[in-house]
Formats: sequence, C-alpha cells, structure tokens
Amino acid sequence: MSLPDIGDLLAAAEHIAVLTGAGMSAESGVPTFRDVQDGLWAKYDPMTLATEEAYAEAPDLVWAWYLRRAQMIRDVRPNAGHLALAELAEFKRVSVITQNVDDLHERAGSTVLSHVHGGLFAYRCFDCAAPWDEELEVPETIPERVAPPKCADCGGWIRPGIVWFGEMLPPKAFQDAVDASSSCDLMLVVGTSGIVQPAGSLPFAALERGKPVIEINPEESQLTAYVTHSLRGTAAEVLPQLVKLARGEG
Ligand code: BJW
Ligand code: ZN
Repeated sequence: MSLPDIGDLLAAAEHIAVLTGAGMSAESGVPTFRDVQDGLWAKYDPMTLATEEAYAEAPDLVWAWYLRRAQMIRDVRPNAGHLALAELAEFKRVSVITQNVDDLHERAGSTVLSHVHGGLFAYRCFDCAAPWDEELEVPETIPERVAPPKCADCGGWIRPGIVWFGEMLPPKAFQDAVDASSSCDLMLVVGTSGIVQPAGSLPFAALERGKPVIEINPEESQLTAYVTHSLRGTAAEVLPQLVKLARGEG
C-alpha cells in the first residue's frame, strides 16, 4: 500500500490510538532497551536492573542508575515525531498510549492517555507505596551507587514509579489503553519491539476489530507479521509526513 492510501486512512479516521515505545525517543538521544547496548546501557542491563529483586538487593545501585536516566531525560528534548503527534491532536482525537517512562510526549504538548509502564519522575515508597513528592536531588556527577531517600511514613526506601518486570501494570492506565485500542478507527504503533507483554498485545485489540494498524519502525518487530501496514522509517522522519497526509496535504 502506498503513502496516498495511508493518507486516506488517516484522513478518514476520527479516533487514532498511538502506541509508542523506546524508538519514539531514540532521536531525542535516549537509547532504546534492546538495540545495541552502548553508553549507560553497556554496563547495566535493564532486563536485570528493572526488577523488584534487583532493587531489594542493591537499592543504591538501582537508584543511581535511575538518577542517571532522569538526568539524561531532563537534558534532552522532544523530537519531530513527538511534535508531530501533538500537532495531530489539534485536529483529530488522538489517544497516546506510551510504554516510555520519560515525559517527552507531554513536553511536546501531547496529553498522554496512558503511561502503561509508569513514569520516571513519579516516586513512591518501596514498602508502603506512599507517594514521595519532595524535590529530587540530582548531583552533577552521579556516582555508581547513591542511597535512595527514605519514606517519611515508614522509613522504607523510595523507588521510581515505573513498572518493573513481574509487576502488574497500573490497572487504570492499562484499562484506558485497552479501551482506546479497542475503540479507535486506526492505530499507529511507533518504535516498539512488541516483545514486552501485555503492552505488546494492545495492537491486537484494534486488529481483532478489523481496524488498520500502521507500524512505524526502521526495523522489523515482533508485530510486523500482524499489522496491516509497515512503514520502514524513523519516528522523526515518518510521523511529520503522516500528519501532513492526515491534513489532506502531501
Ligand atoms: C525506532 C527508532 C526510531 C529504534 N524510530 N523506531 C513470556 C511471555 C509473555 C510475557 C512474559 C513472558 N515472560 C515474562 C513475561 C512478562 C514480562 C514480559 O513481557 N517479559 C518479556 C521480556 C517477555 N512482562 C511483565 O513482567 C509486565 N508485567 C506483567 O506481565 O504483569 C503480570 C504478571 C505479574 C506477575 C507475574 C506474572 C505476570 C511488566 C513489564 C514492565 C516492563 N518494564 C520496562 C522497564 C521500565 C522501567 C525502566 O525504564 O527502567 O519497560 S522493560 C522495557 O521494555 C521498558 C519498555 O517500556 C519496554 C518495551 O520496550 P520497547 O519500548 O518496545 O523498546 P525496545 O528497545 O524493545 O524496542 C525499540 C524499538 O524501536 C525497536 O523495534 C527499534 O527497531 C525501534 N527503533 N530507533 C522508530 N528512531
Ligand atoms: Zn513507606
């Protein structure tokens, strides 16, 4: 199918659900999880650090890793793909569902329906789950280990409010994501490997209802065989073109 045909689908759609993954933020300078491991990711494997067990065993190591991630996100900016999705919402109903724990969609001007894997800047107690909303102190140079702050209520360690492997997704965020995926006319799936469940199954809610699902990814993913259309390009290249098409331009 050619871009003009995809343009017709976009122009006709009233409600567009968008599922984004780490590739969405790659062109902002945030490394993805499963691509070639470099920089910060070379030494620390998210598959082993992003678990309750890792935090319970070495809270200072895991906390320092998240401080570095928070510092990196603060230092980068939304890319043309994030900006295009915010622009799309000016003239379409757009439900953004993101697996990303960064805040780049919001900083681009999007209202995010659902952060299915939580947020890097929301903190809570590891033991009693009380929210922690004090100002986060991030040293200029972050050592390999930093003791996390302690909960004022119970003395437990503070943890980032993200979803680690083996943890349930926040029920409302996941239900909102299922509802949007099941009720949209068209779904865009941007920059995700589709490996991690249950988020990777959301496109099937649209596919099962016969709705078009367009994947935007420079590489094949776990979802490629199932989606109705695949666009082989990056988020920052392809999304601005799709917004033009949705406007009936281009
Ligand atoms: C570009 C690009 C550009 C690059 N433009 N694109 C077996 C079967 C089914 C499920 C399981 C299973 N074994 C275990 C499970 C469950 C597990 C799971 O799915 N594991 C898989 C590894 C198999 N899931 C869970 O544990 C979830 N909870 C759960 O299931 O609860 C129920 C339950 C509870 C108890 C017991 C049993 C069941 C929770 C999952 C939480 C995921 N958390 C993370 C870490 C968050 C914290 C942090 O950031 O540190 O979320 S993992 C990590 O992966 C992160 C991401 O959101 C998530 C998804 O990754 P994503 O976004 O797809 O990134 P990548 O790197 O994989 O892909 C990037 C893509 O971008 C690539 O395709 C590139 O080509 C592309 N790309 N440049 C466009 N410029
Ligand atoms: Zn507590």
